[in-house]
Amino acid sequence: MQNSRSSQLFQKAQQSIPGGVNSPVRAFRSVGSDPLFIKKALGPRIFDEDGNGFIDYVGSWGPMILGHCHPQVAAAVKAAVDSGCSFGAPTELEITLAEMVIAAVPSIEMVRMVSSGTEATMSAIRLARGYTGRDNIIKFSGCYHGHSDSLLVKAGSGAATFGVPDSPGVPADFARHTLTATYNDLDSVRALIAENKDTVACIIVEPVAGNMGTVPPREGFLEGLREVCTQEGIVLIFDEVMSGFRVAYGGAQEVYGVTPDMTTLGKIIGGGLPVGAFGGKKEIMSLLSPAGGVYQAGTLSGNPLAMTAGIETLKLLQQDGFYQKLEEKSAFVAQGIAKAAQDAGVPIYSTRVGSMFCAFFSQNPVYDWESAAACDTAAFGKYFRAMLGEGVYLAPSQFETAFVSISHTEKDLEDTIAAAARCFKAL
Ligand code: KE4
Repeated sequence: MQNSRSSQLFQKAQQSIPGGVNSPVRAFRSVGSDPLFIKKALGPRIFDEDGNGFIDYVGSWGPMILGHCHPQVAAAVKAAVDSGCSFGAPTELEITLAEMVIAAVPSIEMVRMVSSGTEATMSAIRLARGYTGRDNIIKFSGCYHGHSDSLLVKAGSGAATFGVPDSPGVPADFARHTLTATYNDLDSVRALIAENKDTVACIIVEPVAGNMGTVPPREGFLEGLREVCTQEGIVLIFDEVMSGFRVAYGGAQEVYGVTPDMTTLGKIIGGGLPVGAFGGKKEIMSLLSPAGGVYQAGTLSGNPLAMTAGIETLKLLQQDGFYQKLEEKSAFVAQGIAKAAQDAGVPIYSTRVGSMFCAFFSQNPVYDWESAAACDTAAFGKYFRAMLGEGVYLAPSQFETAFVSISHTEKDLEDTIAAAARCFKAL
């Protein structure tokens, strides 16, 4: 696509924006192609600057569970603009969304709105440190919780994709307070706690890991984290920025029946506009400024347009049978792709939780960062480019998750499977 408008724009963008993008994973660096510049999107499709349409499984990295430009969400946001874009003052909209989140996620008794998942996790960790008076945190290799300094240690997503899981610019003094365990390995957690007795403020975990590809929790893993956190007085934080309202209306904690002390949210609760949130037990949340001393703030926190998009989105997610329909669509396409790989003799390890799914280019099971990192990323790159050529837009990295929206039709899913069959055969 050398002389495509996307390529021309990418050349131009690199003059004024580092790497030509405002978020690294968008650069397609790991899949050996220039990124598409998107002009518009509707339902399950995105359209690039050259007018090419693609069946979209990125969905803005998770928010677009309804599909793009849902008429009810779009109309509400357009109307909200006429009342003003931002006041820097409290609005009833913030109460409405807060109450919807609290009603959806029983472990959340109070919630604070912010403008990104990074802000949500960064703030939740500060609150856990303030609540416990402890400095250390435990995260898991390959999990990604946004780009705050404490969390860019053995991080997933773009950090893993570009081989900088420990980013330059994070002082060793910060990083040493971040202890890293192995996902799905409770012994690695217990060992870290034993070596750092009474110094661990929180464990932050993606209850369904979505940033090393999609890696479900093994039987007993989340329950084991809950038990050890209760025993040790450690705050258990479920980072549900991706899985919240995605794998169930109540998130992964509803699916697996494990109750964290705090939850972080984002993506879907903004309906495509910038929203993050963190919430949990009243006794913890009440330490947050101005109720308590742990400071956290944001000019655009609770922005009325973003609240409006989130409220309308959650209303639509409450429709009868929404998640059942999404489950059927997701199972159909993920199983279809897995069968296509098998028929073509291409070794794929397929994973799926609800409408989050992934095809690992691996002969072996993937259950943590080490096994994910062993995947054939070159083969994934070839598959990605071939699927793009077939009009299917996957996440441009082996270490990401594909998302199905309710707007994907049966024909979209059948066409996706047929495209995958052709691509696997050509690998
Ligand atoms: P944001 O700051 O990007 O809104 O959220 C950070 C974050 C926190 N927690 C989890 C579980 C996440 O998945 C994310 C962000 N996800 C990536 C996609 N893997 C965002 C895409 C990007 O970085 O451009």
